[in-house]
Amino acid sequence: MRDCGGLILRIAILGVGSIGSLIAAQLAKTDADLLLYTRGANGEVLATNGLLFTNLDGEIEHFPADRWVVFEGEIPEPLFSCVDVAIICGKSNSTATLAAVAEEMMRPNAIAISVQNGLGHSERLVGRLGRHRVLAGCTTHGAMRGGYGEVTWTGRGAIRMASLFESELGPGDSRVMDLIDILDDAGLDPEWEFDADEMLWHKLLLNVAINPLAAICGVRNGELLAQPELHEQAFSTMLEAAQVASAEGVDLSDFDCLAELNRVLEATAANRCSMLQDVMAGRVTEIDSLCGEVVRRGEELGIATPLNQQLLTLVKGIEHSTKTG
Ligand code: KPL
Repeated sequence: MRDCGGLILRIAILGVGSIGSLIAAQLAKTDADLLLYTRGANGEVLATNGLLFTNLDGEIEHFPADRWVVFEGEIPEPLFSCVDVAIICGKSNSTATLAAVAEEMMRPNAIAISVQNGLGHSERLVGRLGRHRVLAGCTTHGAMRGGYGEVTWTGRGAIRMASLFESELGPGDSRVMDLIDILDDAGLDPEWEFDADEMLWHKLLLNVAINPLAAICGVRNGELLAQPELHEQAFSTMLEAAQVASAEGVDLSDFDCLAELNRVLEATAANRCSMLQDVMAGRVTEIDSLCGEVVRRGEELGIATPLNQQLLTLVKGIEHSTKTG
């Protein structure tokens, strides 16, 4: 690990669902100080029993509750302006709340990164925290929550990050280098990308292909590879969204949609994608910032997106029926 001048990084993980728990577990193996912002019963278990983590070899590791500080709701005063890095892992609909929490907790020169699914999160963070403090990010790691305080790492991916404004926060900045080093030390495979829009669209294309179909059909990711009809549908949805990306000026020439789709489906075959996990738990899904964004941007550009529209409608229908019983 890079020598941060003997200083120990203090990292807040805001939103501790499956990806937040995976990041917390792996960072718990480093010397970082950890703060976890999460709600309800999951938070209570993390604060009392700690976290049970099934690693990629299927071994169960236990991280005791004293490895971190867990909090929710209003930030207690001692935690004001105390963290070096805020990693935003919550669901799309929690970004505004988590940005406000990050603002209170971050030191003046701290940095924040969103690894959430969908488009628009980093811009929201910039609105609250300023251009000099925000990186764009995403992750292709697969993780699945069990009961409260339990998570399984189901597929190795990466944590990708990029500058939104290179002159303000570029790859050479020592804060960025510290973040990359600690994620590397944690075995989370950080990767620096040179174009934030490309990076976020690449991830979005995978998510619109995989998440709604797997959630509607109630299948693990691997089934979208095993069942040719589902695979074809996933790929067509991806290509439709890619047309919108290209019309927005995003260069997809280096992104082989089919190869990437197959690679992620293979790597996360055992995973229930995050949207399926949300549907099963009766939570609001991220469909609005995935297919919803494709449809909205397509409308603005005069591009028809019937596949994404249909998936949006169906997942909304499932959300509604879960709410109304
Ligand atoms: O991002 C994911 C998700 O579940 O949201 C993938 C990569 C599809 C893994 O399941």
